[in-house]
This record gives sequence, structure tokens and C-alpha cells, in this order.
Amino acid sequence: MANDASAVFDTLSPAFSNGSLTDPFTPPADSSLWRKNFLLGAATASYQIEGAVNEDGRLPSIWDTFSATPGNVLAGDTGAVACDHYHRWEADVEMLASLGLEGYRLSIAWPRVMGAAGLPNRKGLDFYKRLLSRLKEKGITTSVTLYHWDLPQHLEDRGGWLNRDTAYRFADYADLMSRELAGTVDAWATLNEPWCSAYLGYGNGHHAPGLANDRFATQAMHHLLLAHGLAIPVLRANDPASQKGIVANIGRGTPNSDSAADQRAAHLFEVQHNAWILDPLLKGAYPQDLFELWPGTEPLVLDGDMQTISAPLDFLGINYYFRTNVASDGAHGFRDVPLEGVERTQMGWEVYPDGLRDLLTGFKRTYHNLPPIYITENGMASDDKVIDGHVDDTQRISFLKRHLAAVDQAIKAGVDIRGYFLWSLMDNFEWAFGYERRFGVVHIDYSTQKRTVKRSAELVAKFLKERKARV
Ligand code: IFM
Repeated sequence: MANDASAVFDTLSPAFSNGSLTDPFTPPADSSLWRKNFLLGAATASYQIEGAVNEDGRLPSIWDTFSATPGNVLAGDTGAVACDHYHRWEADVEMLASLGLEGYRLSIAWPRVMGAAGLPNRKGLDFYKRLLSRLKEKGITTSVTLYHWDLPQHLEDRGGWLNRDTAYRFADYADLMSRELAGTVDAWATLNEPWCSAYLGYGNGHHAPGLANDRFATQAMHHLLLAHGLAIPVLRANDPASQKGIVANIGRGTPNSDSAADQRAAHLFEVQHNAWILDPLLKGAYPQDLFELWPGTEPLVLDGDMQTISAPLDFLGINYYFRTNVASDGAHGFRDVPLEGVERTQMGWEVYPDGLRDLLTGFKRTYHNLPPIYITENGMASDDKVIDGHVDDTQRISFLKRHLAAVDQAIKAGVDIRGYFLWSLMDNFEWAFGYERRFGVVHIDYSTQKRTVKRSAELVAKFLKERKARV
């Protein structure tokens, strides 16, 4: 059966009513999270959950190509089936609603909705129309990302993000989507994590399309940001009532010692992870320190590009996962120095909630025009197992509680944070790590597609129910 939504209630109610579920999650009484207008939701992305890669006229994406190449993805996994969300979306929306989640962040697969000549693919578009309309019927706030890494392969064949023309094709795609979907989208994000698209895709080759050259990375980044800047006015014209923004992943770098060289290394780490994206968006210029790290990699920038890129935003989406401890590499850069004895997740990433607070308060000091912020992703992977019908993801419960406390601290320090989306609604295709790494608050059995709500999701649902009941 595709639909396990009724099972959500079966899982929730007995545990709550017989008192067997203790609550290590609920935020303290003075937490800003109790504010009803603080949006709490969950996020996913098209290639990670949809499957159905050959259906209804969807064209190949760079991730179909990349994952089909042996050695690129753990265990040879691909997104061909994923969570089969393309067929099970109705049950998944029921599940989301039954958990009381108030917002849903999803992405659109560009190759599903637009043909190679730029014409709409009606069947693909209808999928998103149905999905978004149902979410609105359920009273769920919709946050739609236009590009979460699944570039149409035909555009990559013409140079992908190394080709300036891709930025203009993206603006055409944004135009089509916002004309077709206006009224069902509360917030549009142009790009998800341009750092990953540019650096992992073109700089070190860990992600599609698998190229490895620092100069490629800076040029790809410029074209991604240009694409964003070109799309913003288009979205504003077609769908004036919605919010428009972009989503950036951010990284905390801490120095391994007090030495000036290690302090500089930590600074350069954050320039490479954060300022590379945020400075052009919010200051209209690339940070010059980036080119100390990667000498001679300045991208080709045409007149007017930086004004286009730095168009005002309604919101900035922030994705945060971990910190990296770094030391000087003895030359122009930094090297990771993993700390011993710290808590880590299934990804090996350190659990470091203070990093989220410190970065957010730091951005407020650095960027005087910092837009309102949504935490558009935060979460962790664990090797979750279903035992007697339940998944006790205790580390995730503690992780979420501590990161939400960090968000509360940042709000209390004056950062305008409007909401938080768990990454992820469900276990899914974790890119180069395939299906082994489980980020969901809902467990997926990939052999049956059965959904099992994890304890973390139950506790979030319980909190949301309590918050809603408050007068
Ligand atoms: O799964 C990814 C997501 O697609 C982008 N942000 C980070 C997540 C965890 O790695």
C-alpha cells in the first residue's frame, strides 16, 4: 500500500495516551519557538525523493548521468525510484499534515517540467500543480526551490553552469514556473546551496557533473548567482504576492590553535564557505580573500552582473549542519583537523549547535541589509532501524532540540529568523552516499516503500499540537 498516513495516527496516539513516550524535545517555556508565527516545517528535494525518472516526458538530469557512472555513488545507488514520491505524493501530503507540520519545502525538477526547446511539459507541470494545490488545501505553507541540483543533461551537454547561457535558460524556467504556479507558492527560492553546485559539482567533482577545477568552480558560481539574480525580477513580476529568496549552506570553521596562521585559516574557511556566496548577494562583490585561497581563479564578470546578483531579497534561506576545525596548510589555505572525542553523526559530521548561533549573529554584524532568515535545512543522518514498528532516533531528538535552542539564542540576540525546516521529511537519496545515510524524520523501507514515523517526528508533532492549542 502506498499510503501509510493512517499509520501515523496509530503510531502517535497510543504512545501519547498511555504515557510510554517521554518527551525530551519540547522547548522551554521562554523559547521563541512557542510563537505561533514561527514556521516549523520539513524539507525535501525532487531528485532525492521523486523517482519516476523516465515518466511523463521527464528528461535526463545530470544526476541521472552521474549516478549511473560506476564509482560515483555509494553502492551504485541512483534516484531512479528513490521514495517513489511521484506516485505516493498524496499519502506523503497526508503524512505531513497528520504530523501538524506547518510548512513544506520542496523542489521542482527542471527536466520534468520543461522540454529541451524551452516548451512546457504539461504532464510534469501537472504533478506540481496537484501537489501544491493539495498542500494549500491542507493549510500548509509552501516553499518551492527551483534548482536543487537536477540540471537538465542537455544543458550540461552545452557546458552546464560553465556556460553563461545556462543562467538565461534558468530565468526562462523561472518565468514558466512562476506563471504556471503563481498563487500556490508562498516562497520561491531560486537555488539551493550554490556552494555545492559550484564547488562539489565543478571544483572537486564529488557531485554531478563531476568536474574538478577551482577555476571552473568560481565561474560556475558566478553563473549560478547570475541565474538567481536574473530570476528574481521575473518571479516578482509573475507572482508578486510570494516571497523571493535563495538558500545557502553555511559552514562554521574554528581555528585549531591561537596562532595567527590558524586564525587566518579559519577565516579563509568561512570566506570559502560563506562569504563566497553571501558577499555577492548582500554586498555586490566577491570577497578578495577567496582569490588568496585560489589564486588566479577570478571569474569572468560582465558589466552589470554584480548589480543583478545583489538585487534585494525577501528572505535568505540558511542550511546548517556542522563545524570544521581547521589549521593552516602552511601555504595559502586551510586543512581539516578533525577533533577527537566529539559527538558525530552517521555522516561523520560534528554536532555543533553553537556554530549555527555564532554564524547567524556574525552575519547580522557583517551584513547590514541581512534579510529575514529561514533555516531551510537542519538535521542529521543516523543508522535508524525499525524495531517493533518504531524508530527510536534518540540522537536526532537531542540534535534538533539543541539546534532549535541555538536558533532561539540567535533570535534573542536580534537576528530576524522566521522559521525552521527539518531536513528531511523522509529518508532519501543522499547524493554521493546513496540510500545508506538516513536524514528523515520518517523512515523509508526502500524494499516496500513503507513509511514509519520516527520518534523525532512524533515529538515535533506533539509540540506543534501543544503550541496550536495555546490561546
Ligand atoms: O541532502 C542534502 C540536501 O540535498 C542539501 N543539503 C544538505 C543535505 C544533507 O547532506
